Formats: sequence, structure tokens, C-alpha cells
Amino acid sequence: GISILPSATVFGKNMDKVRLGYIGVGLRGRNHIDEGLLRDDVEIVAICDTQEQSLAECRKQFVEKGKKLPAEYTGGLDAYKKLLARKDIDAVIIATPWQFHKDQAVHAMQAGKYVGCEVIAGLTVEDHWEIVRTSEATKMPYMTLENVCYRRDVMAVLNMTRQGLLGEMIHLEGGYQHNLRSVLFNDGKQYYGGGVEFGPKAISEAQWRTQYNIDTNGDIYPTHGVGPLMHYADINYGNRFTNLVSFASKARGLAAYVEDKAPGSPNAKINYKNGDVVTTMINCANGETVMLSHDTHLPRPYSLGFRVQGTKGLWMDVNHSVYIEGKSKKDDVWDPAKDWLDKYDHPLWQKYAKTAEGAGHGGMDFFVFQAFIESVKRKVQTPIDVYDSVTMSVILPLSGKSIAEGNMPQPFPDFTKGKWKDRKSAFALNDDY
Ligand code: A2G
Repeated sequence: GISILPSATVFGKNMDKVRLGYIGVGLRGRNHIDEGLLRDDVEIVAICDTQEQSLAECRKQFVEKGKKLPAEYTGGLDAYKKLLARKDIDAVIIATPWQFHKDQAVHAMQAGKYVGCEVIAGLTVEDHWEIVRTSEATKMPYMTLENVCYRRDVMAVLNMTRQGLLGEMIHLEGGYQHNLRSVLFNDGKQYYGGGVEFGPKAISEAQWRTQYNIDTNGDIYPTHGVGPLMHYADINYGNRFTNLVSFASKARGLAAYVEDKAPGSPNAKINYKNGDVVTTMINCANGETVMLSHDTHLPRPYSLGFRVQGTKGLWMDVNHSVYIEGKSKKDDVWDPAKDWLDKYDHPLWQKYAKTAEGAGHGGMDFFVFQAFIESVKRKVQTPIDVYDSVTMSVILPLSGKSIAEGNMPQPFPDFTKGKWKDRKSAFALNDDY
């Protein structure tokens, strides 16, 4: 098969330092700046953003850590191209609004940079193909920075499934179930809530993210759920997604929230197209079923709702439970998941839990960043590669198409063009990275 690796002319062997450029230093980009500033093997050469406020906050991070200020690129949506033209950058971290990811990633690969891009690779099916073609043509790796793949419980269960404890995989569930109302609306001053503005009158994510909930009916944020599930089912490594069908409930949650916070606000009259609960079912070549949920507009506690079920037992995260036939304490009675998750803690977490402490999202942000950096340093493929990245993200346009066509099944593109049959996963095989 074709190997996607950077050419030795661009990269020295086993670099001891990775020289990074950041495209987008809003809230999420600055989380990755924190990770970069903690490491001796990372030098942040340049940053790019269109908003002075974000650049100013970012500068403070360097000053606080006593690090040399990076070069800055700003002044328009094309400013990132000047950052990419620098020869002293090995890799870029992209954390911009979704609509910019695809072009920025494509241009970065064309400029010979490794790409670590935040979730949502592209908006159309064709966007995802373009990313694959560019990565294959340039031989530059592309990694979606899907942090939930590195969550401690998610990895412990991966350790369990790889050891056969749950038997043969049968059915998987997960999703993005997170009340985003105070993320999607704010008062233009604070990051979260305090008002019901979005777009130009808001700051941070509400400036751009809310528009997707207005324009798009579909699972617009599939990767936190499906990323981990792909590992349990060996998707792109001997298995693949074959087709998909999606259903959307009516949309009430966002308008109700606005009306409740600011009665009579015009933002309560908007026709939010994104259904409050969008459910997607996916078939796998090896016969497993996958069910995804997108549920971000209603009052609810956070839960990604994982269910990993095989011929011998299952894990469910919403009730923190595991059951394994013949091994659980009592027949047909749940064990507390903790007993099993502690016992099967992934070697990576055993080794790095202390280092990861304090990193974002309970430590998992450390691991996803580390995996990317180590891959660049060693000049190897990333453990979540371009095919995995586009597979988890393309569910956005596919689910939208299914709903628009009255819940019609959509064939799932085979981005690997048949290579899925023999590919071997490099994801978290040991305690290395
Ligand atoms: O909420 C969480 O932190 C999400 N991450 C992140 O993706 C983003 O949607 C954020 C809202 O700003 C996880 O759920 C892991």
C-alpha cells in the first residue's frame, strides 16, 4: 500500500524539537498553546489569528511562562498563508472555526507541514476527499486531534476489548450529549452565557458555531462519540463503515432557551434547523451496528453515552457500569465500572497520569497533543491518520444528506480505497505515545 510519510529531504531524522505554528489562538488554540509551552521538545515559532483579543491573550501565556514571544500573523483570513511559507515550521495546529479547517489543512500539507487539526475536517463529502488526496500526494500526515480517544475510561475499555474481555464486538453507542446553550449564546463580554447574542454581537465560539445550528440539520459534531467507537470496531483496520441513516427530532431547545433568558428577543424567533436530538445508525462491514447521538440544545448533564457491547459483556458509561458473563460478581447484575477500569487502566495512562494532571478535559488533552508531537518528532505516521480523521468527520455531511432525503441510507465512502482490509492500527498499542 501507499505510505504517507514526509520525505527525508524536508525532515531530519528523529528531531529532538518540533517547531510549531498555530493557526487560530482562540479558546481552544490557547489550550494547545498551554500544552506546547509545557514541553521541552516543542518550540512555538509562530501564531496566527484574525482577532487582536485572542493574540493578546496568547501573548500573556508566553510571558507568564517566560518564553520567547512567537512571530505573529494577522490582518485577514489569508494571513495563515504567510505562516505556512516559513521554512522553520515542521507542523501546524489548526484550531479555527470549522469552515476554515479544510483549506488551511490542505495548504499546510502542500507547504510540507504535518497537520494536527481540531475536530471537523471539512463540511462536504468532497472536502474530505480533498484532504485525503492532498495527504496522499504530499505524503504529509493529517491527524484529527480527537481527544476523547484518549479519555482514561475509553482507553481502559479499549485495553479490555483488545484482550477479548467483551468477546466479539456486536453493538456500539456514543455521541455528543452536552448542553451547549451557554456556549452558543453570550453577552459579547464573557465566553459563556450572560446573554443571548450570537454572531458579530457575541464573542468566542458563539460568533461562528451557532450558525451551524441554524443552517444545518444533522449530526454536526460526530467525532467525540464515533472516534473512540472506531477503535473498538477496528474501523479502517479490517473493518469499515458501509452505510448510514439519520433521524432528527424537532428543534425547540435553542429558541426556548433564548425566550426564557430574554423574552421577546428576535433570537427566539429564529428557525433553528438543527434537530434537538439527532440519531444516526451506521452499519459495519463485519456486522456490528453503531448508534450515534447529537444532543446539544436541551437541559441535560454531560454524557457521551458510550455503550460497548460484545458477545461476553458490555460497558456503559452513563450508569458507570460493566457486566461480563461469568466474571462479574453476580449473574445479570452490573459491576461498578471502576473495578474494571482501574484493573485495565491503559499502559499510557499508567505511565503518564501524573504528567497529564492539570491538562485540559481531565488529562486527555495532554495525550492527544503528545501523540501528535511524538509522531512529528519521529517522522512517522500519526496514530489517528488521515483516513481515520475523515471517516469520523464525514458523518456531518452524510447525516445531513440522509435527513434531507427523508432518512434515506447513505453509502459510506471508502477513503482507503480497499486498503482497510489489511491496514494495521498504530493507535495506543503500548505505553510509548
Ligand atoms: O465542549 C467540550 O469541551 C467539548 N469537548 C468540545 O469539543 C467543545 O464542544 C466544548 C464547547 O466549547 C468534549 O466534550 C470532550
